[in-house]
Amino acid sequence: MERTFLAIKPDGVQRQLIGEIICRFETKGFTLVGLKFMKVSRELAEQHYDVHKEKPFFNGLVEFITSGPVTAMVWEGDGVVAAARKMIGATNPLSAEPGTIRGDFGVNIGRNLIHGSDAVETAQREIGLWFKQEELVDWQPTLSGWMR
Ligand code: 3AN
Repeated sequence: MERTFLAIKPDGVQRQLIGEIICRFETKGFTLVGLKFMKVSRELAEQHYDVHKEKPFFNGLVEFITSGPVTAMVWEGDGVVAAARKMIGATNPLSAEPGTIRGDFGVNIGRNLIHGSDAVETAQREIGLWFKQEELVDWQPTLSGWMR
C-alpha cells in the first residue's frame, strides 16, 4: 500500500491548524500510520531539505523548520502521494486553489504550513528519515471496506 510523508510545519502548528489538517486526510479516507509531535534537529532539517541545499532560501528553510514544533505524519492509501499534493496545493499559497490547505489558509511561500512528499520514491526516503520502522503502525480501519 502506498504511503506518504506529511509534516505540519511550525507555522501550521502556531496557527492551530493541526486538527483541521488531520481532519482533511482522515475524512478523505486515508489511513494514519505514523504520527509524532516533535522539535526538528538541524541535522534532520538539512537532510530533509538536501535537494534545496544550493538554493538561496535553503538556510531560511532550515532555520524555520527547526524554529518550533512540527507534526510529522505518515499516511497510507491508494494514490496517497499525488492526492495529498493536490489537497495541499501549490507551493506558493497565493497561487494555490481555494479548497486546498495552502489555498485556504496561507499567503506566504516561506510559511506554507505543510510539507508533502512529491513522489513515491521521495516519500520512501522521507519516511525513513523521519520515522523508525517500529514507530509505524500496520493496521486497517475496520470500516474502510465500503470505500475500497
Ligand atoms: P513544496 O513544499 O510545494 O514541495 P518545494 O519542495 O519546491 O515545494 O520547496 C520546499 C519548500 O521551500 C517549500 N515548502 C517552501 O517553504 C520553500 N520554498 C520554495 N520555493 C521558495 C521560494 N522561492 N522562496 C522561499 N521559500 C521557498
